[in-house]
Amino acid sequence: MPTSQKKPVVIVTRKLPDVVETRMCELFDTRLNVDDRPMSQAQLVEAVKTADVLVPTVTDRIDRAVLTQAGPRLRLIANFGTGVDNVDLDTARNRGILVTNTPGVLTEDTADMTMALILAVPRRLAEGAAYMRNPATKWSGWSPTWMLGHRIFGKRLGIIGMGRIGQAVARRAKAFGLQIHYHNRRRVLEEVEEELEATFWESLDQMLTRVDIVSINCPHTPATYHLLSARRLKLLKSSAYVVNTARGEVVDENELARLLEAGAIAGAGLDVFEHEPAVNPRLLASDRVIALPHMSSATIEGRIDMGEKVIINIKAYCDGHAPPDRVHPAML
Ligand code: 8YV
Repeated sequence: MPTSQKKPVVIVTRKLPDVVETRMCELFDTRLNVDDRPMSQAQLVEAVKTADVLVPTVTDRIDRAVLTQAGPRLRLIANFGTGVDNVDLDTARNRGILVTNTPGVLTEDTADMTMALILAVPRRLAEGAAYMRNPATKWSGWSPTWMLGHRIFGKRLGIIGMGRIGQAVARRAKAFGLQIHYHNRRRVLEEVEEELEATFWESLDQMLTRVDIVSINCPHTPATYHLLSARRLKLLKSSAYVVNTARGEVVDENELARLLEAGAIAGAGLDVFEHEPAVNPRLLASDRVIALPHMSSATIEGRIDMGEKVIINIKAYCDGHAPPDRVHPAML
């Protein structure tokens, strides 16, 4: 790896796109992880002892135990990702370590995948595709009563978390003829509500009883942990679908699996899971579930944009400026 005495030591925990890594090596004394093997907690401790800047991802748990062992040089955690629930923000702040993230650049990609799941689950897209691929099943031709799903047009979508991604999902969903409902800590601007013809529900419970599809688009924070609790999941209509491209921890996954098995919820499109990379086998066993491996933001363009944001945050900080994407615990 290229090294220089004067440049800040930047430790990157996972393999990033080549173009991002190359630029980082030009600008900083960068330690890459070209093998892309996730670091153990002991390796993360080693990293925070030596780095000026750590660049972790969602797979790295930068918790209190790691941060309390950080060396005096560690001043910035430039997270490669928008969600920062992998970092203990309070401990970082108490130790004077700044945390930045990569907001905005993965909004459209994540909203695309959310919309894809909203379409795919009620229309049984994965089942149809798996049937055609399976050498054991020979398609005998069209039938009027086979592979019937449910219509998307005219249904009600309830979005939990109407930030950037929630609004981008709403725009797409409106174009598909869905009626937009949302629950958010704050009501969005009147212009936005008008554009989306969106109905605000202060009460999440009230919204859940009325919608046909729920899309989770809020961050995972202590306040949103199991926001879709066992009690709330039971409020959904038995014909309702749940789509989650945010964080698994927002949903009581066990109860979701139980309700799907019982036919008390019609289906789920899940890109994220409560205990990643472990996935509840009951969810994987269900025909009513489309499970994806946390890939909503997985476009090469998105990853390069995320890398550029990380670089700008590090460079700004090292040049003595406030990094543009600082995360304050109060923002969440
Ligand atoms: C990223 C994500 O791929 O940015 C986020 O919050 O959930 C993902 O889409 C991941 O976090 C990278 O660290």
